Amino acid sequence: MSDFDMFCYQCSQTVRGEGCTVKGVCGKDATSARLQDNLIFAIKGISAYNYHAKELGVSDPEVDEFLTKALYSTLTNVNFDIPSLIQLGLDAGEANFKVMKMLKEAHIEKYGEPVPAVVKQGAQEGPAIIVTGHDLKALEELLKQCEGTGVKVYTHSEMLPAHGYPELAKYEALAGNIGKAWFDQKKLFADHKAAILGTTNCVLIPKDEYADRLFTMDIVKVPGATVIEDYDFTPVIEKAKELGGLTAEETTELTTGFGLSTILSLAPQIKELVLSGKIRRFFLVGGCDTPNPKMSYYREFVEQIPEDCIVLTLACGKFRFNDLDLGDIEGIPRLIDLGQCNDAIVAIELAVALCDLFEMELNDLPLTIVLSWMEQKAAAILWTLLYLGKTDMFLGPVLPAWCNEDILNVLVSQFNLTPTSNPKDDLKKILG
Ligand code: FSO
Ligand code: SF4
Repeated sequence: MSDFDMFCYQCSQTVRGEGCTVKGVCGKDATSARLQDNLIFAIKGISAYNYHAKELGVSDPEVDEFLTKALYSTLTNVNFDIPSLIQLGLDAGEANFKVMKMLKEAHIEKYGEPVPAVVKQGAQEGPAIIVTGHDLKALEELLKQCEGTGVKVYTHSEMLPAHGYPELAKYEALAGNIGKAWFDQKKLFADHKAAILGTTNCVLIPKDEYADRLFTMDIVKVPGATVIEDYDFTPVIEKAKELGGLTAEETTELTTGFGLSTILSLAPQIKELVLSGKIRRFFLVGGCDTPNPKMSYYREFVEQIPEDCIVLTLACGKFRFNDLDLGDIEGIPRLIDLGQCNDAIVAIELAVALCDLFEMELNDLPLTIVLSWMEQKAAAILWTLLYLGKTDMFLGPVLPAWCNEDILNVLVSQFNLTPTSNPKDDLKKILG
């Protein structure tokens, strides 16, 4: 537990005019304060996905209504009821489910369903733009405008899965991927003389070395960077040309782009392999990465997963281990990259399909979810999984800070959520 149980300074009654840190002057206790904070965080995550869905022309009035209602519930003197605040968390999970589904459908409609793609990792010779973030529409518009310019476009972090979408991969300008999860960008961008486009959250305040070649999109604004309006990427392309270009470095390969259809086309084979004991278990290992040294858990965990298990992954947490060659089980790849964090919806749809395939309930499937969280999108995804009734998940290595003992007790008793310990012990717990 932290030094203070809660912090709220949203009304003028607050203690000494500074903040309520033990209990609210209004009577709000620490657990309801933390649940309200959690709700606000989940709303932020949902809003990011909702924003991108709206950019693609789709929206859901029920989601918009929920966002308003949930925010209202966090106002002063409205809701002091812990069970209802937990229920609102689960409702947020439902709203996020709807938004992720809507966004995925829009992505598929516009760019086709992803197919596995082998991506060159590392710089190639020539003028370059590095695109980071999650916004596929921004990438598409940029790729269109780069046609015929000789400028190469590289994905970074959560943009990697873009290579799997046929209607994005068709652009010659889409050259490869550079770097790993979002937090390597200060060094990576300083070291590569490319123009950089930050399309969503997870863009860092730039170092002076590259601030003048960093561009962002509408709501994304960081000191020193130029904001692109109306998808006109002319200044980014001009900057890339002016910089002269990257020097080729040794490239490796990464595989991404496993859409639901690709995996389901393997369903009969997967069923046979599971029934014959050749596939023992599926692990969904992913979420959002942070520079915290404890995050090395994820690489160690994947390295120690036995060879008769399949690893599904998504979000930027995959960069902890997606360079590993895990091979295959009779043609079924052992490492399957489902995409961005919002593609958690694909993992959910896949789990539902596996339930049908094996005529089992969700929690009886041989599937373990091990998730890391960094920011508010991950909070929304966690609540989506809880809303769907998924139990027995592992979460770590750092628990969400809004969890106090009361909340953790609920997560453990109702959902059997387990904080991660170390890979060896956790695998033993899971596999027996
Ligand atoms: Fe990661 Fe950032 Fe996408 Fe997050 S790049 S950290 S919570 O946005 O969701 O996977
Ligand atoms: Fe304190 Fe309650 Fe006001 Fe928050 S809403 S500042 S807890 S009195």
